[in-house]
Amino acid sequence: MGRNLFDLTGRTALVTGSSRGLGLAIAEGLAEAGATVVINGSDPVRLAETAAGLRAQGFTVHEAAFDVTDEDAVMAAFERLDAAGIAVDILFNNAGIQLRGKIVDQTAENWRKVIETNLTSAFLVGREAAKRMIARGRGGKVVNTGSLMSALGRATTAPYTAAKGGIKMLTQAMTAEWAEHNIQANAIGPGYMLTAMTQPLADDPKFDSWVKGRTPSRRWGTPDDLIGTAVFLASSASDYVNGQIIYVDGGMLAVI
Ligand code: GCO
Repeated sequence: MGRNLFDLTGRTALVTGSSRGLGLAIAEGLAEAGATVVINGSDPVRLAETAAGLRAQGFTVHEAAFDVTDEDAVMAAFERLDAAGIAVDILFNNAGIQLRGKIVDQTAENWRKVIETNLTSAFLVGREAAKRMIARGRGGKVVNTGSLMSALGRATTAPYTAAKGGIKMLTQAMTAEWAEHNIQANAIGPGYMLTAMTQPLADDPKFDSWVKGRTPSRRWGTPDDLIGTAVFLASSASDYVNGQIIYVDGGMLAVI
């Protein structure tokens, strides 16, 4: 039988921020491709409910409830995974929040919360995962969730835009140091996807109409639209792809 470059059987994937939304869709897609998934969120109750739903589909799931912005919590979580014999081969740094508001009205607290959740977490979790991947000598995959805002700015999204721009460049910095260890670091840039984060935008008829007009596909994306790209970047099919951001945006960034 021919090779299946997209088969993730025997690999373990940690997806941060995966109790719902894009992260859950990614975790489900990786599990469908054969991976054991470690799901993460800050709320252990919600995480357990999500895990039960995935297990009901026959997937192998571990729960790792920890705050991705807290260095001690991240390090303790990886020590727990080590103790349980769970080796993370694939890391999706997906955790993210959005706090909209004009720069002149933004608080320093909101700025820090967004930067820490959307960008610093990728450094903290990526560092712990890569230490172990390098030590094991089996290579690995790191995929960071970027955004249209890794390339363009939109009024009222400055902290998010700064963080997602940082994600693009952190991905390239990871490549500079980790590619020689056969760790491929890349990013996915979702367009306007219908999730809890964007629902308030979709509920605004003017914004909804703008997204559909500005997007060549003439529709909002869905979390499931990310799965193919996620499996590609998690699999052997992307072993020579490094430092790239793949926009899954219905063509929005390709046109004016
Ligand atoms: C916004 C949205 C966007 C989307 C997405 C686009 O306020 O414009 O929150 O930032 O969430 O990131 O890629």
